[in-house]
Amino acid sequence: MTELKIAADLIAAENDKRAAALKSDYAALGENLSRREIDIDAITRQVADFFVAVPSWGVGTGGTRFARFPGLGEPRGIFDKLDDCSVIHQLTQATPTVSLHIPWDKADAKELKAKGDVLGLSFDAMNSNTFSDAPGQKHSYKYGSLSHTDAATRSQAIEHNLECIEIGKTIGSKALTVWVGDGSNFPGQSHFTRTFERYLASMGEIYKTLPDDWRLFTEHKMYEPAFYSTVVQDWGTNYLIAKTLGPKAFCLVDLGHHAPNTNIEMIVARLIQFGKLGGFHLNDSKYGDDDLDAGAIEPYRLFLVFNELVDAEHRGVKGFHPAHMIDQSHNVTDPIESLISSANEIRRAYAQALLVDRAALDGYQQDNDALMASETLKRAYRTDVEPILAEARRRAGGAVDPIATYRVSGYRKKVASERPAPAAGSGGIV
Ligand code: LRH
Ligand code: MN
Ligand code: MN
Repeated sequence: MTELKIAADLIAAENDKRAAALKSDYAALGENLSRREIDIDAITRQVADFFVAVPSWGVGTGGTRFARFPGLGEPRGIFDKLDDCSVIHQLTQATPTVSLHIPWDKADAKELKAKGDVLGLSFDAMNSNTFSDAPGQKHSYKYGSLSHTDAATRSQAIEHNLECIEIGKTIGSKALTVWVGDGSNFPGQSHFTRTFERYLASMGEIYKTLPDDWRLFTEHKMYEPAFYSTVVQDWGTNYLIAKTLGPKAFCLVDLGHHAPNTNIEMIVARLIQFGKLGGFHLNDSKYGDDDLDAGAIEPYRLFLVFNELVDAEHRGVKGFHPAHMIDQSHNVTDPIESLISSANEIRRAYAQALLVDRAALDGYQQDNDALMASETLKRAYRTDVEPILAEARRRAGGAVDPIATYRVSGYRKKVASERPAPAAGSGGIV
C-alpha cells in the first residue's frame, strides 16, 4: 500500500467542490474540439500517460547559487525530499519518478529503493556531480574534472560516475546524466582540442561500464561556471560526444543552457532527425541558466518544443522515447507549488501540441502559406486545455486544483513543525 502524505478524503472533498464546474468546462471544450474533429477523451488519455521526473534538488526550500534563504519545512535530506516529491505526484499524478543527484542525495541505495517503494515513486536518471568538491575528496575539481590535465583527477571523476551507475542499478534507474562545469576563464588557459580529447577518453571509460539497458545523457551548457570557454558548450559538441561514444549515448537539452533567443525547438528537431535526442531538463529562463518554473517566462517556446516532439511521435520516428525531467531551483516560492506548476505547464504544452492540425500544417508548409502555417500552431496554442489537464488528474486520483488543495492540506505547516529550521548561508552552484 502506497503511503499517502495528503489524505485521499481531503483530495476527494476538494474535487467535489469543483466537480460541477469541471464537468461543464470539459463538455464545452469537448464540443469545441469535436467541431475540429478531435476526440477530447483521446487527448485526455494521452495527457494522463505523460509523465515528467522531479529533480530531488528542486524540493529544497532554500537555494539559489548565490545565497540560501531557507523556507519553512526545509527537507533535512533525501528521505524528506522524497516525501515532498510524493506530495507533488499525489496531487498532479504526473510525476511518478525522481531524478537523484550524487553526492547530494547519497544514502544507502537499498534504503532509497525501499523509501521509493513505500511512497510509490521510482527513480529516473542519476546525475553525477564533478562540478564541486565533496568534503574529504582527494583531488579538487577547481580546474576541471573529466577533462582535467591531471590523470588522477580524471580517474577520480570517472570513478564517481561509476559509483552513480552502481547506486542507480540498485534503485532501478536506467540512465546516467553527466554535466560538467569544465572550461576556462581566460583565452589560452586551456587547449581546446586536448581538453576535449581528454573529456572524450574519460567519457569512453564511463560508457564502457554502462549496463546494456541504460542510456548515457550528456548535457551541454553555454557558460557558467566557466566564463570564457566550456568543454561541452553547445548541442554541436554534445552531438559529437553522443556520436563518438556509441548507440547508448544521447544528448540532453536543458532549456536554460542556451544563449537568449536561441531556437531551441530547432535544436530539438535536429537531434531527433539524427537519432540523438535523449531527453530534457525542463525549466524556463529570461537571461541565462535561471532555473525558473517551466512556462513561467516563455510558454510559447515550451509549446514549440513539444510541437517538435509530437510531430516526431506523429511521424512514428523509430526508437523515439525522450526522458522528461524538470531542472529548477529557486527561492521565492514554496518549491512543492512551483514543481506542481511546472508539471502542469509541461502537460499543458504537450496537450496543446496534440491539438495541432498536422495535415493542415503540412499543406500550408507545402504551399508556402506562412501566415496560415503560423495560425495553425497558434490555434492549438490558444486553446485553453485546462479542463483536459484537470480531468486527467481527477481520473487518476489527483487533484482538480492541485495548488489550492495543497494549501488546504497544511502539508508545509506540518513538516515545518517536524523539521528544524536550517541556518541561512551561502549558496552552491547548480
Ligand atoms: C547545471 C545543471 C545540471 C546539474 C543541475 C543541478 O547547470 O543544469 O543539470 O546537474 O544543474
Ligand atoms: Mn540541467
Ligand atoms: Mn543548469
